[in-house]
Amino acid sequence: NAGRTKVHRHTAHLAMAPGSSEHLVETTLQAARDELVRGLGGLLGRPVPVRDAPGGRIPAGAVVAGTPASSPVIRRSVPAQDLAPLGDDGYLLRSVRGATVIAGNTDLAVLYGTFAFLRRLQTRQAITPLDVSSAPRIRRRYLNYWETERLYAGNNATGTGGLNGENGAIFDFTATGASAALNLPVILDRYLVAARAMASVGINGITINNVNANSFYLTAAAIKQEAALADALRPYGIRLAVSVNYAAPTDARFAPDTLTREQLDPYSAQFRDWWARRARQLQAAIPDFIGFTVKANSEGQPGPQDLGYDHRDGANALAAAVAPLGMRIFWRTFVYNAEVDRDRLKRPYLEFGPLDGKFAENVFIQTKNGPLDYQAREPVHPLFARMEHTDQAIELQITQEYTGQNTMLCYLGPLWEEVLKADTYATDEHGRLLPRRRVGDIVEGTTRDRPDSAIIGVANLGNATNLTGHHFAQANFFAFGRLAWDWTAESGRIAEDWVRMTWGHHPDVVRTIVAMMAGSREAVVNYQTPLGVAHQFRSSDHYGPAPGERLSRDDWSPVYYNQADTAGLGYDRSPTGSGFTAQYFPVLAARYGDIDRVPEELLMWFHHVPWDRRLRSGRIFWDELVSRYDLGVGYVTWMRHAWDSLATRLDARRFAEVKAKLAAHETDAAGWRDTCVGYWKQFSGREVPADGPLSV
Ligand code: GCW
Repeated sequence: NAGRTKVHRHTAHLAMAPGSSEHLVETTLQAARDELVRGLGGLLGRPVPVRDAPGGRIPAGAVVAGTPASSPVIRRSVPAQDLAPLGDDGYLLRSVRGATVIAGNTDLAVLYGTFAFLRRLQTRQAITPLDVSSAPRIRRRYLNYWETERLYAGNNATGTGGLNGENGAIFDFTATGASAALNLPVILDRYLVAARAMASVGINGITINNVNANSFYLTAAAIKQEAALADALRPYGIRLAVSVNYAAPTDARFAPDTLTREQLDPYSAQFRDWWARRARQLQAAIPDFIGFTVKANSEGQPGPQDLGYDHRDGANALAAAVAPLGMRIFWRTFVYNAEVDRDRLKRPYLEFGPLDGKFAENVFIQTKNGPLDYQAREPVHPLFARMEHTDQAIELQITQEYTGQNTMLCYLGPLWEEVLKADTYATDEHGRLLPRRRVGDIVEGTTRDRPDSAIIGVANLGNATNLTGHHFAQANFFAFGRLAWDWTAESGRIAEDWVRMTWGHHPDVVRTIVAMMAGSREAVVNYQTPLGVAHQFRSSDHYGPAPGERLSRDDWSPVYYNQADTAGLGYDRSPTGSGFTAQYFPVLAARYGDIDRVPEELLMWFHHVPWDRRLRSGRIFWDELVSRYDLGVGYVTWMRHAWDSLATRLDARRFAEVKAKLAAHETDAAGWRDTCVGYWKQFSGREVPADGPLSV
């Protein structure tokens, strides 16, 4: 795949920062070779000799990596029909006459195979005899990178207060200030560390800026910087995209090439030509540029509705402008215009549902896993099953905005596994259940035989030395990549791989840390928003609780979600309430709409639950609610002790860093419990059960 592996050097001053230890590679196969040299050398504890393009006999024990085109050994030893089903990205690892072969149809597949081989070694799985192959289920495995928002992994060391503010973004696009000498197009070591981390889990694209988009990223100056970054990431198979603001054509930075507000009409030639010009500039500098991510008519961002058009009109206009260049539009469905319906959860479907099948071929609509906003647990978004004639990208949040940020240990693998494996019970035109109808089936395109597919993670990489701030946040990055490659994988197995690769192999270490991770997300659910009570976060930072908060907008206010009163707690979305449940296919609509049948984890997403209602545990709702908060906090206490038990088995520095985080985590979890239970108590008029450890 020449387009992917060729290095385009359009940027004159592509250079490494002084004192760099990483080095730029020109090709994907060089990257693979470097990984083998570094990885094998590190794992075996001795340098490994390298031969490029070996002829003749391959020594026993050798590792040979390549494609049939790049390597005669591969051509001879791997039958073409074994490679054919692997597509562009799939790889094969096989023992051949005492050697190990890492093969794929493209150089990038070889790089993926290399990482997979090293992972096998590092997780102590057998490597002889070896015969495994793996191909990704989803074609586009992308990150969205909000460089100015919701990052919890570093600082802006330069203090220049530029575009990157104080968020510690990984790529530095700041154009001025004391650190200008270290800004792009200079390639910093950490960019390559990040590139390797991404490639190691199969990520093949990144939208580099916030969806609340700053049009700087479309200016000529930025495009130069982006081209340098693209050049550095390309050998790792990572392509670039940019988030854009629908009204960018009115931005004075493009003068004299600017439009008036009236000219933002999606059917006007001026509007489409303006975007075509930007896209051509980008493609001239970055030949494999992906396209644009768009947040329109959402949270104050401009969009086609400002001119009386709908999301299809807007998305298709941008799509038409970039289609001749082979680019894509990722149009987000995170909309909640209050005029559409009183219940925020109903709004995306009411706006997008009628547009199913009407989007251009090069449009993906991009939908968060749940109908609200990345909560620790949500029901799945009804749009997935309802937009079957549209390419749908699922958007998951890796960065832990609502799940503990950089303080709480929350392994998100189980959340994503739950979402991707969720059954939508979607039916065909005749009311028969579709055979492939899980969210993952829909995303990978098999439900309706759609060839293109995309999964997107809002990333958590920052300029912290460990890239993610909390050591355990790395596990979320890792798990996202692994599930993006194969959403049918088990999050527990992924956790074990990560623990072995990150913390060691002693059975106590593996068992203890995997167990901690396994229940950590459920603990967050329990002490933050148990039994389906949604969004109780304080508005300032989305970290701590504020169940009584009432904001300028209803649908930002915890009180709107909890609906607390003397009768009970929770938002009634049943057929006698807001009727949101009708957006699901019949099996789920009936299940969620019925307070007797709804899964208790989702109870208050769909019902206003009387305080004295009897739940499955036999306890009344109030008692059960309080016990869930306790359970959540108790889990964190248990994690703290479990971690302490590993003191002698882990390196002192990381042990201490995680220990300190767990102490803060426990305090903050107890804070959630005390604040929320204390607040609910005013409505329930009931006492906290005497047998609990609570002291509210
Ligand atoms: O969760 C919310 C976040 C915003 C974000 C928005 C979105 C980037 O609080 O920070 O905007 O979602 O996804 O558009």
